[in-house]
Amino acid sequence: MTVSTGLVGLPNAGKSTLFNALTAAGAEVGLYPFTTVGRNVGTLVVPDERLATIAAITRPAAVTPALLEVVDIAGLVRGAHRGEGLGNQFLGHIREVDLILHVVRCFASDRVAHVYGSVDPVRDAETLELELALADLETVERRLERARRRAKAGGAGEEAEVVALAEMVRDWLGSGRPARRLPPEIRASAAFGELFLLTAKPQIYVGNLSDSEFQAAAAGTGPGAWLELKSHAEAAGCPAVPVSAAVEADWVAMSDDEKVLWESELGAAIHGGPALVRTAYQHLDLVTFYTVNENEARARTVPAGTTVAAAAGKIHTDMERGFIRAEVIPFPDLCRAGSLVAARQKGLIRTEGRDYRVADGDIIYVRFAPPT
Ligand SMILES: Nc1nc2c(ncn2[C@@H]2O[C@H](COP(=O)(O)OP(=O)(O)OP(=O)(O)O)[C@@H](O)[C@H]2O)c(=O)[nH]1
Ligand SMILES: [Mg+2]
Repeated sequence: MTVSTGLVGLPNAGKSTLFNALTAAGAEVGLYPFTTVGRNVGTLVVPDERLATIAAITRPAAVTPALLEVVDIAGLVRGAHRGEGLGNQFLGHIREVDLILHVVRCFASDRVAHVYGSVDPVRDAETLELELALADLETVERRLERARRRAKAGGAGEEAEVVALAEMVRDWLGSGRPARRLPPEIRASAAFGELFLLTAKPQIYVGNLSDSEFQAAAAGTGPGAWLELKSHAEAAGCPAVPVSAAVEADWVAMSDDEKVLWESELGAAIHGGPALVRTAYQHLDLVTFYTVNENEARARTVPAGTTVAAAAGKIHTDMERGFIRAEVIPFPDLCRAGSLVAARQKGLIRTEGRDYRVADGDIIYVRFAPPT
């Protein structure tokens, strides 16, 4: 399963700089707003220390990490929902992602223009949120009109329900609240899902800070602009993660020796990328499990609560259909045993049936009968 995340924000927030650092995809970065006109799609290798340890223990021929898709979307400005700036075609790009990474500029720079003339993260965040909410309102109004027309034409029952739901959602959005804060029973309904609302998507705020400000933010001591963004995020019920796109870019350009030197100088908070990925996994309630054989050790991502049979089905449909049992060992147990053979001898490998729910860090071997 590949999860898709979208970098969304005002022009010159640093989206493409961050995208390049996270994915090494080489998108164009510019001093002026609207450098990105379409979108850039890349993949990020999910940092995973457990996978490295598993590979060291089991020595497979290849090691395959989990991947996260990252989409770098053109900057939005006031009026985007009406087609201002680069227009609302880009709203469509946001619609396709599983998670919005809302990049907000916190860094000051005389060199880099700001579309509204000054650095003000909360104003910028609210500007973008308003555009997404207005785009959603239009979507809901259109759906409402269609439902009413159909109801009049005799479609009765079902359409009346859609009308009631759409009116409720319209009033909710109209009062300035994003759709993601609607009660869970509304968000779970099929009619709501079919609206594909932008403000219903999970969101993480990504504050883009200068190098020194990032260090302060990671230590929890400031700067003011970041702390304001953080409170804004808290009030919105979304996590906020500090990064410095410039530092991320430096980090990927470094040799391994330079990285080691940096790590010894700066300690844990060297750069924000790994924490951003961790937060994305937590916020989307994803777990990572591992499959290991002599050819490959591989990290795989599934939503928390996925059964082992369904997880096996994502590896290969035959594995779900012909599922017999799964052999499972949690990561810490493998580390303690030192090898799979020792783990088996010590009875640390459990046998689980198809309804077992995969836990984060499980190493799983699926026994299945290929269909004849
Ligand atoms: N000082 C500093 N400059 C940055 C940082 N991040 C990005 N920039 C600069 O800001 C400018 C805009 O960065 P981009 O990454 O192109 O911004 P964007 O959000 O993709 O902009 P659009 O594509 O126009 O929407 C570039 O000149 C970057 O070098 C940062 O953390 N610190
Ligand atoms: Mg860009």
